[in-house]
Amino acid sequence: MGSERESTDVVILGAGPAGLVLGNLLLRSGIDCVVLERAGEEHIRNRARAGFLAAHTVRVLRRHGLDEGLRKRGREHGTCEFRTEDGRFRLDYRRLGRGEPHTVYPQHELVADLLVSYVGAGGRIRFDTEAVEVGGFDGDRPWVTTKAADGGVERWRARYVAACDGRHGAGRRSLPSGVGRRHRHDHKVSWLGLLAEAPPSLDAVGYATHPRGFAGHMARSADVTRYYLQCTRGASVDAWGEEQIWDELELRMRSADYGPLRRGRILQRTLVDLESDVLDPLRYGSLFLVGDAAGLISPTAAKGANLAVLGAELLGTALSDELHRGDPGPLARYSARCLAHIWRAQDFSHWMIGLLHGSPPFQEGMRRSRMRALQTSRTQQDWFAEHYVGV
Ligand code: RFL
Repeated sequence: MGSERESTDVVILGAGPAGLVLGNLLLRSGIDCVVLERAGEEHIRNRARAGFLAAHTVRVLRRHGLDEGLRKRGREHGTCEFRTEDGRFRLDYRRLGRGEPHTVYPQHELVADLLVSYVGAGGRIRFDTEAVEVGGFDGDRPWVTTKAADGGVERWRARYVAACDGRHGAGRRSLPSGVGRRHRHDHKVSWLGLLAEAPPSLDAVGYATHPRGFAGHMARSADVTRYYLQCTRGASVDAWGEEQIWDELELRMRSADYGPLRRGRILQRTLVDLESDVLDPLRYGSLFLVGDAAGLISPTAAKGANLAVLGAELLGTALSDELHRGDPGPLARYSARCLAHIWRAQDFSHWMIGLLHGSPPFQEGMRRSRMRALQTSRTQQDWFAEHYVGV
């Protein structure tokens, strides 16, 4: 065993939205913590992923004074446009359901803001430090062993460990077999996720269904747009040239009828298999799982980063109740409360997958029926808006 680190109240694994929101909350309530992150600082500051923040996420960030960048550079967004074989229609979801908009703010900018705020408040973080194993969590002195980029091995001790290190992180990996249940579902759909150096082509989120597959359009900033193209499972990210990608996007988004897309360089390509994966419970003694480590959700309804922030606030508040007020109740309820939100988001995300993809023929019939109900029923539109923006 390598060198022994000083002990702290909470060791947080991972500096994504979950880990950094939690770190900020703990620091603000005077709880000692350290964040251990496998990647380097540059990497996490530039890792482009989500961009649509739910109204609840914005409220959490505001409540804890973590919304400065968001207030300055985030843009409210409240419209989506569906393009189908039957034409196109728009939903002004800001005026439906609970009347709430999304805020468009790239995840890596949020991560950069959270990092500045955490370090500025004296928070400790170690980059290039991979958690290898978590142990002792059935008692009250859990530990984490880490390996640094230079090969150095260390052991960190804490009262609690918060695994915010994603689906393949050390938190999940360290659970003994047979404890907890993993509920997995493969939606059998894959997307090629694209980040284009091009201004948005629509003033709405665009969802297009087409016999060749789904295509999606989501603004990220004035000159960067995310697109998705449904593709075959296992396809190579480099199978298509840039012109071919734009031609395919224009075909599926029916540009001949509704206008061309604003083209630009493709900055990033990612293959995304639409999968769901929920762990139950989310507490194992003094080890807690948060964000993607707790449950992976397909990006169809843009819920992942929002669930990460929600879980981090629930855990941060519960740890504060336990450590400052000696009230173990909220910590005991963390798993059940978090799972209720996760399952609701999974349900809506699953519904959206059915709305946007349709093969074999039975699914195609269901998809069309679902789309028509959304186009014509105000009740359905209110339900959609509430779940689309909510977590
Ligand atoms: P993260 O952001 O993955 O952060 C986990 C961190 O843990 C580190 N790590 C480790 N550190 C130490 N030791 C180890 N052993 C470690 N293993 C991993 C990693 O380097 C990383 O820094 O998880 P977190 O905080 O739970 O946040 C989850 C979100 O990042 C994720 O759910 C979203 O990005 C999902 N998502 C979207 N969510 C939305 O709410 N709205 C969207 O519009 C949206 N679009 C997307 C998305 C995810 C996408 N990908 C990744 C498939 C678009 C895409 C393309």
